[in-house]
Amino acid sequence: MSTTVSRRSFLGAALAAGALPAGALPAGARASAAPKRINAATRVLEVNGRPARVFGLIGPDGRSGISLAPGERFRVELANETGARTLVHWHGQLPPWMQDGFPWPQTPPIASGVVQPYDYAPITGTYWMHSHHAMQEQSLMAAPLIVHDVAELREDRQEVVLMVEDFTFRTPDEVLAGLVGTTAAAARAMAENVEAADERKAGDTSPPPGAGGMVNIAGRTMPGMATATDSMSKPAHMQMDLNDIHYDALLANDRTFADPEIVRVERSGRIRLRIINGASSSQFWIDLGELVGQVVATDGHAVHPVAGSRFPIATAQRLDILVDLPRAGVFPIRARLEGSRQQTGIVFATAGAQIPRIADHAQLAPPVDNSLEARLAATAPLPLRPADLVRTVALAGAMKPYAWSMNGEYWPRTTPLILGKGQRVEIELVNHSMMAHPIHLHGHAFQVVAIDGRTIQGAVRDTVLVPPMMGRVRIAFDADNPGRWPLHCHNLYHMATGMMMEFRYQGIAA
Ligand SMILES: [Cu+2]
Repeated sequence: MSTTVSRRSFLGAALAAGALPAGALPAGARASAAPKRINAATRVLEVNGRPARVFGLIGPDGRSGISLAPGERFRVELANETGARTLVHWHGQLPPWMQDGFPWPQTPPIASGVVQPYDYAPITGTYWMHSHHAMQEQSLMAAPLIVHDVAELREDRQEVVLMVEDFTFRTPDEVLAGLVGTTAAAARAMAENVEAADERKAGDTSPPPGAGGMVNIAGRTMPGMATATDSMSKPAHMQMDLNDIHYDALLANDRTFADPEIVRVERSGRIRLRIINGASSSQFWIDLGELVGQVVATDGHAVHPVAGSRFPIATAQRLDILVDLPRAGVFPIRARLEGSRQQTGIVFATAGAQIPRIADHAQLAPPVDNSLEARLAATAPLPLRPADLVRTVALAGAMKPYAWSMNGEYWPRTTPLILGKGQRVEIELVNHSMMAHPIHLHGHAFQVVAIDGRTIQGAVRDTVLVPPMMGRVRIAFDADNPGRWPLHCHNLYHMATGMMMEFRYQGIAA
């Protein structure tokens, strides 16, 4: 692997910021600190012995992304050195909407060569950043965004960040074109159509241009695909659809098991593993092997610990897992693609341990599900109160034609849901399709309050999996961040073909 930025410096084994002094400066004292620079740039990454031109988001110190000290503001200058337009979203953070990095008409993508400043109070935990312009996320424009808090630093644990991504040598335009059954140029226009948010005509339920009328995707087999109506009855022969796209590789901190990152750990070491599913359309089982971990945070928000060795992680979600090593040795941390034998990961190794070769294929992994979600409980749940606004959002779509919708509408021709500041909002997400959808709301942390009609006091998070075939998840949040906010599927190809809508506050102009 030869990168323009050295591999070792790019995401390193343990972020140096994990060793920040516990007596970090209070917020006020840091207000005048110089902004941190993030360079959005291109780089060459070697995957399976073959070079690929990809993007990167390179922070101070040449590492991917950034990490902030307790109390430090998110004071960042994003320098666009890509040679193209871009816009970066701070996933899961709660900035004012104009700093969220979504391409609204008021906040368009930034031109190449431009430096864009950001300054807001971040929330602590494991977050990430990724391009929200066109299909750049699939070309690896994604990176960790870690915000430390004082209590974590006092834990005295080695911090290890593991970001998993899916990789293809095809361009994202070619991938989308293959799914939709159109040309790469038409697919590119379709992806950029995401930014035509001011052109919507509410109530127009025709599929987006490019998807409409396409019924033939040569060479694809689609087991058990059905219409939303068919899926209601869930006949036994039907199967959910798992992966739209065959990927050439799965990356863990930019590397594969052919040449994995080896994280040096102490014998009986104590580790906080921050896992980020930064894939564009893939979901994984995190497999700790013989280790037992404790999930202590989901999407950056603390939960009561849940012990285990295998945990599902939907696209765009994060898991903080505490691991105490039982002895010296070698401990692979695997991310296994659902419905596949493909896997990637990193390796914990104590000094002097021999690193065995780890295959990039293993036994078939089952579909990810909400088995973990159902066991999670936030340590700081929303205060109990009745909802002021309750809405159902129906998720639908299929492989043929390849188009995905919310409430029967296709972005950007969708009807906004208008929120009033101060409202408690509950959204029932109902999946009429044969594929699971990781649904992400910008600008708010929501609590999972029911799964398939069963009430829980679940996790607080920003992305939740809605399982296929009439899977239902109810989320609740307080409308406390006025602006324009997208709710969308975090499968990049589902979003690009329509699965997105807007939550807009009263008094905010379109
Ligand atoms: Cu989806």
